[in-house]
Amino acid sequence: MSVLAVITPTWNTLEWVTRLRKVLPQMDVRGWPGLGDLSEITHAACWLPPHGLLADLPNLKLIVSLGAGVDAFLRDETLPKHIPLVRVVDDDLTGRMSEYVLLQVLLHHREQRRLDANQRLGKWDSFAARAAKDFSVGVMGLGVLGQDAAKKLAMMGYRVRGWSRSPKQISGIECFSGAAEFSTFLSGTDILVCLLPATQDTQGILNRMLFSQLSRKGPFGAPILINAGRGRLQNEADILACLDDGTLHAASLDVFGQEPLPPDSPFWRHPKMTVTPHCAADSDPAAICAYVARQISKFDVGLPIDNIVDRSVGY
Ligand code: NDP
Ligand code: OXD
Repeated sequence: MSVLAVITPTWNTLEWVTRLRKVLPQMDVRGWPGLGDLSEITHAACWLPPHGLLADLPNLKLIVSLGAGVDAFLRDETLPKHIPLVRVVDDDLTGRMSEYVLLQVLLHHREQRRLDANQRLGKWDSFAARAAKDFSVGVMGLGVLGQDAAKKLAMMGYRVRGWSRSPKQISGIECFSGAAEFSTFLSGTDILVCLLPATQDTQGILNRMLFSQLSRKGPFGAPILINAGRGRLQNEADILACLDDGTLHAASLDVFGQEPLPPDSPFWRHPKMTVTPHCAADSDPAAICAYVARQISKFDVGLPIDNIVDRSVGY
C-alpha cells in the first residue's frame, strides 16, 4: 500500500490527516511527527516541512505542496532533485486572492481609512471619491493569481498593466516583461500590486529604487504598494522610510520577512500601513485536499500531473 506523509508543522496536522484520509481511502495516511518506518513513505503532502526531512524518505516518489508558493521547499538544499514537486493551483484560492487585491485597491482608492477616522471623530466630511479609471494599477506577476486579479481590476474600471518574466498578451491588460520593460511598467503605475513568487531573482525587489520609479502623477501624488506575494520580496526598512518621506503614499502588506509579525514591529501602528496576517488567500482545506487527491491519483496511474514546479526558475 502507498503511504502518504502529511507534514504541516505550523498547521493542525491531525485535521489534515483526517481530511486526506477521506479523499484518499486507498492510502495509508500518516501525520508527522510519528511517520513510522520512513522507508515505507511513498508520497508527501506538506506545508513548511522541516529542512532535511524529505531527503530522509528513501522511497519518496511525489511531493505535493499544500500551498501555492514553494519558496520554503526550494530553500531546503537537501530537497531531492529528481522527485516532482507539485504546487497548489485552485479556483477557490485564486478567487480569494483577487478578493484581497480588490479590497486593498478599493480601500486606498476610496480613502476608507480617512472615512474611518472621520467616523471616530463624528465628522461629516463627504469629500468626492475618484473614479477607478483615474488610477493605473500595475500587477507584478501575471501567473495564476496575478492574471485573475488583473482581469477583475480591469472589470472594475481601473487601467491595468502587468509585468512578468515572459511576454504575455492578455485582453484589456497592458503587458510588460523582463528587465528591459520594467522601468516603463513602473513609471505608469499608481498602485503597485505584487503577486510574484520569492525566487533568487525577485528577493528584495520591492525596495526604494523600485518605489522611486513608480508614477507620482496619480490622484494622490505618490504611489501605493500592495504585497501579497512573499515577505522576502520586500525591503522592510525601505518601505518604512519611503512611507515616512512620502516616496510611498500608503502600503498594504499581507506577508512579512518574519511571520508572525513581531508585536514591536513598527508596521503594526504606522498610520499609512494596512497589515493583514498572511491571510490574503487562506483557501478551503476541502478544496486543497480534493486537489491533492486528484494529483496523487493521476500520478499513481502514470497520467501527467499538473503544476509541477520548474526548479530551474524557482516557481
Ligand atoms: P505563478 O507561478 O502562477 O505566477 C508567477 C508569476 O510571476 C508569473 O507570471 C511569472 O512570470 C512571474 N515571475 C516570476 N519570476 C519573475 C521575474 N523574475 N520577473 C518577472 N516576473 C516573474 O504563481 P501564482 O500566481 O500562483 O502565485 C504567486 C505567489 O503568490 C506565490 O508564489 C506565493 O508566494 C504567493 N501567494 C500568497 C498567498 C497569500 O495568502 N498571501 C497565497 C498564495 C500564493 P511568467 O508568467 O513569465 O512565468
Ligand atoms: C501559499 C500561501 O503560498 O498561502 O499558498 O502563502
